[in-house]
Amino acid sequence: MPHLLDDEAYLRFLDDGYVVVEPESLDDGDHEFLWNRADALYERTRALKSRTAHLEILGDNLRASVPEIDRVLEDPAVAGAIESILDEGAFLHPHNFVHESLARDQPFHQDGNLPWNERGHYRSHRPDWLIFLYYPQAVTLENGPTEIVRCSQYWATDIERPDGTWRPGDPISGDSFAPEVLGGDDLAARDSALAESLDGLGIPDLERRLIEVPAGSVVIGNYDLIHRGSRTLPTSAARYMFKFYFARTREPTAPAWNNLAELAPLDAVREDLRPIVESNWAWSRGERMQRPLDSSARTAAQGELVAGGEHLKVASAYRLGMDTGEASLDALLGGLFDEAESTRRAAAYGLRLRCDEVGHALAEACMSDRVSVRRFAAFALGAAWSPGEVALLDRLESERDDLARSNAAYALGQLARSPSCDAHTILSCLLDRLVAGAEPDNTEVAGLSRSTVRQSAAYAVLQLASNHPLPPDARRRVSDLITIERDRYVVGMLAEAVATDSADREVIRALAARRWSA
Ligand SMILES: O=C(O)CCC(=O)C(=O)O
Repeated sequence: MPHLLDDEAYLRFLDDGYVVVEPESLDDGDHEFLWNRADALYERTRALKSRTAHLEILGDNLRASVPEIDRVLEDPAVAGAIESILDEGAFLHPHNFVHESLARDQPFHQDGNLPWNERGHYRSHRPDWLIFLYYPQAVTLENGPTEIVRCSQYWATDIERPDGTWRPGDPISGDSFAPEVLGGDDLAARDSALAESLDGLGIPDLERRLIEVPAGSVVIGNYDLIHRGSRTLPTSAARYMFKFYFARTREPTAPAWNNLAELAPLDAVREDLRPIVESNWAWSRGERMQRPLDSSARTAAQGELVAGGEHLKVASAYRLGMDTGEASLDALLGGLFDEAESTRRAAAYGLRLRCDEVGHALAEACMSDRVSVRRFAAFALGAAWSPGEVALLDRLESERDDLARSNAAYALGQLARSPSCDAHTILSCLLDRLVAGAEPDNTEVAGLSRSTVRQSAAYAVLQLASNHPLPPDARRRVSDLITIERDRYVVGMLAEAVATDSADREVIRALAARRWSA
């Protein structure tokens, strides 16, 4: 039986952005065994001098090369925390990696929302995704703890380039940071470069936490938490960390954690995170939060949406999104067309809270001649109760920009969680994007040729199949696609999509453990 989080722990997840869980069913010997397995993978990588170890030895094959890792993933305390955050039926993404801490410092970053720091959609804010970090040894200040920026999961940096393309990864210092600094002998220079990079966010009172934990601990974090690997001291033994990703497949209709409080207890939450935490708490209970604003609060929120820093823009977008009047909607829609990417981005989050009321306007925005507006409008239409189906289907077929098309595919997946969507039409359009040649590969980051749009389409198929029965001909179509698809992540998500009953899921589990030879 999974052991669910209580209100206090769930609030910590929504506010701090992470919880630490101690597995109950493994002992020190098990964790030592897993440390040795991680060590052996690094030994093998060094012996082979492999240039593709990240794709074969250290990444993506962990459940095959270290099948015992499943005991951590399935531990009652660990599985209970995951279920509390993502509900039943959460999906283990096929990408994974075992990290070794290094003598150099890693810069602060948010993990790209597709493997190897690629981008398929805007960050969710809702508990839709989590990162799972398992440390088989104790982590101390000596052996390179992961450093986390508490509460940072709802903020982002701009990604658009002047030529209309976008930055795939999310280093916190943008494209401009000199990475040599973080490997140099001058530790003080490293520390000030790191501090400066965070100062560049312009967000006050950021709290940095070096995560020191006992052997065997698991950090379950919001996917979008800003973090980094900190340096290990020369005298220290290797510190390993197994990283996995999980995703939600169902829209919440009731709390999945051990919930007693109707409203989120906000007293200890940062002022600028309160609207977001409050809204997410209600969403996780299957409810929608409304908080009507008086006119002076509305005016203040309208001003901050446009002129505030990132933290203020996001907070005001949520305040306007939870308000009930037309004026707030107008402000958010205006924000979607603003010159500043950060305002367009924040406005999209506010609009997602009320996209049933602005479906028409968002559908029109999906046709804007400004590509950035189209990207954010498509993203904003992705909510289970959104009327955006037709506009998104059109974008999926006709949109030229890969990021807008990928956002449309992702949003269709979110919308396909709804029992009332036209599942048949959505599925058929998604599968059309997955046939050979429809979506050519558009990235080779990390030496793996793949398409960000196909990955978003496969995610959407999985969301749909988790909420609607797939008719036999659709199952056959998905299975046929699995046999021709070259992208391991697309294959993984499609295989999960056709695995509809517990017997199928056992087959998937067996295949994951045999991936080397399967
Ligand atoms: O090794 C660590 O502590 C963090 C590494 C990490 O999160 C990353 O590379 O994204």
